[in-house]
Amino acid sequence: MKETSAFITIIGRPNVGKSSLMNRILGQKVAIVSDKPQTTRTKIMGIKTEGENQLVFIDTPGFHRARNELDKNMNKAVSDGMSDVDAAVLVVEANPKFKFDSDNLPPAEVELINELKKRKLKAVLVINKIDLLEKKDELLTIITAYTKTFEFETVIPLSARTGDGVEILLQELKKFSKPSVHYFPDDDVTDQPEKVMVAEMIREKLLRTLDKEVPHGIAVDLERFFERDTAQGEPIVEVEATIICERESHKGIIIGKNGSMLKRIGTMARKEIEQFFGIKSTVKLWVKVKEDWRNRQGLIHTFGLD
Ligand SMILES: Nc1nc2c(ncn2[C@@H]2O[C@H](COP(=O)(O)OP(=O)(O)OP(=O)(O)O)[C@@H](O)[C@H]2O)c(=O)[nH]1
Ligand SMILES: [Mg+2]
Repeated sequence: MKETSAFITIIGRPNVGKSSLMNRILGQKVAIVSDKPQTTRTKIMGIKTEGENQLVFIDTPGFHRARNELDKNMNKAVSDGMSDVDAAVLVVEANPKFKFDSDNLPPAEVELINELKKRKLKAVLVINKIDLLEKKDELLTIITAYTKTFEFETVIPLSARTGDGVEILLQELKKFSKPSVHYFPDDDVTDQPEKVMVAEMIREKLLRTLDKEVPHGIAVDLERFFERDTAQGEPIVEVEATIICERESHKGIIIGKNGSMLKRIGTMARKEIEQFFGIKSTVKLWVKVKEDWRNRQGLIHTFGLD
């Protein structure tokens, strides 16, 4: 048998479950997930190799109206993610609170659909979070609203949370494969360096713990990340990171009373890092204010977000 592969981009509004879906497909956590919109900030590759077939997924930031330079970079990552791929997966959510109507789809989705048309890109519509639907006949309304606006190759209702329907999606996506060498080693699951994954694990804990506008203005700058042996000869991974925020008041919130919040975040991050590397870890965190960093390309670049 000959090797086959396909590049598939995952696009959609913020918070619809794109990263959850990619993680579920890969069977492991590669992209961080939170209930806050704009969790993903850059393109993240996820690689799934099964026998002769390799699917390369590109998880993208949620497409949204840009309010600052970082947002513009994030939206650019979405359009970059739509270049040179074999197909797109447009993820939407079966939110029971929405009234689905083809004349009234969220503007970001309309824009993405227009982009698919412009690029003549084949696309699959994924209706995620079907576990939230009480009446399954609501699905029909949702499907009609979207299929009126674009000729999707297929429509797959699924739940990234429960895994329901994900295998059906995978079988559909394999159909986009063409004879080609594998672009990545067969046992790779992502293109992200470990250092980036560790910084992202810390950011995820911040997103999950903090509220309101604080999490959006955060970046994590990993300053030290190395493995060493303790005096007892045990391997340990040491992590030191600076949490960047936009205001003095945010800094206070992140640190918390007597440092309690920072401690909690550090502990949560340490547990995940230990699980990921399978060895003990220490995590030291500092907090620094960089006013308006999301409008400063130099800083955006420093934090690896361009
Ligand atoms: N009920 C339910 N919740 C889900 C499902 N999939 C994802 N979620 C939740 O939806 C929220 C957003 O998930 P993400 O995977 O971070 O969404 P995203 O589209 O990658 O978001 P951005 O990176 O911000 O664009 C999280 O709280 C997930 O746990 C699902 O199938 N069912
Ligand atoms: Mg995401």
